Amino acid sequence: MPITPTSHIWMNGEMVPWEDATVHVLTHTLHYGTGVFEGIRAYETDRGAAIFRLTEHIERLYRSAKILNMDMPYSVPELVDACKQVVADSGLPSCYVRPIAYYGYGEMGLATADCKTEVAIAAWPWGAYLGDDAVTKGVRMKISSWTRHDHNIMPPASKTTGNYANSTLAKMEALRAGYDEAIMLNNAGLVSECSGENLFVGCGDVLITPPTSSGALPGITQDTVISIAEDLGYDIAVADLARSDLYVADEIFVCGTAAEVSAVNSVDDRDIACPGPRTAAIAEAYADVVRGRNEKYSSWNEHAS
Ligand code: PPE
Repeated sequence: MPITPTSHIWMNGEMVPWEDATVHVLTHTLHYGTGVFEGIRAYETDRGAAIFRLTEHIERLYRSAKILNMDMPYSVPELVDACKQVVADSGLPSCYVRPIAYYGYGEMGLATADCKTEVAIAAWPWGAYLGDDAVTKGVRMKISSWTRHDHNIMPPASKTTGNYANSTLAKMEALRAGYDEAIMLNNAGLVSECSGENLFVGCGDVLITPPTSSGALPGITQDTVISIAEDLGYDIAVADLARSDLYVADEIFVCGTAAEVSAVNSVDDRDIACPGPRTAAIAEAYADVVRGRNEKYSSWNEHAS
């Protein structure tokens, strides 16, 4: 998806003009995938732009860095403030926010002990990640031939830049085969997540989502959906799913910051009822929560100014 530039990018404590926010070709992370990043959305609310669960996203960035043994040169409140500054500076009522921590120019080789961590934060407008019809018409899913990272290969709980080569393989395979998105199984053959979203299966009054131990990212949208779904009276099970559970599900949806709540209309060409009633109710409730229209969750709307 093309990027529409905004005016500045926060780089190591400075607001740098968009076109000057560049790195050297010998940047360590460019060679070895040794960065960690976040994807966050700011939404238009009655009180101006609010960044959804910003502090929790930045806290996850720190957990991702800890898994990589990466020292962070700023505190959580400093990066929270920096994200707010970037969103306010963009002048956009709603946007996508991308903080990234990476090893810059100066060291080469796999040992990172002497590498300095650099941090950048950009914001730009980003539309519907899985297409404008994702909520109503749903997306066509394919089980990937690519396996999700194993915990002892690339820890999937860390949003490490290098992990996303695995997601890109799966996504491109699905797109080239005429599908919209890939579902990834783990080494045990159980459902993990999608190339860029977590997954929920609706079965009777129960909604089932695979646990972090399946190789799924601990999703902030997944956590939001669990709270909303409980409010709507659904039972939640965080549990393993087999591939065949997907084929016979009453309904399926995927969720993530970028994808929000998107319905699934088929898996490997087996039709799934779409949009199912649970998906429609949860997507509507999610749209309200992120836009500050649900008092119960107003602390999740972190205002940019
Ligand atoms: N799993 C993966 C692999 C993943 O990348 C995401 C976010 C999620 C689950 C959902 O996590 P959360 O956003 O906390 O609910 N994927 C990001 C898009 C990746 C991309 O750059 O493309 C996102 O949604 O921002």
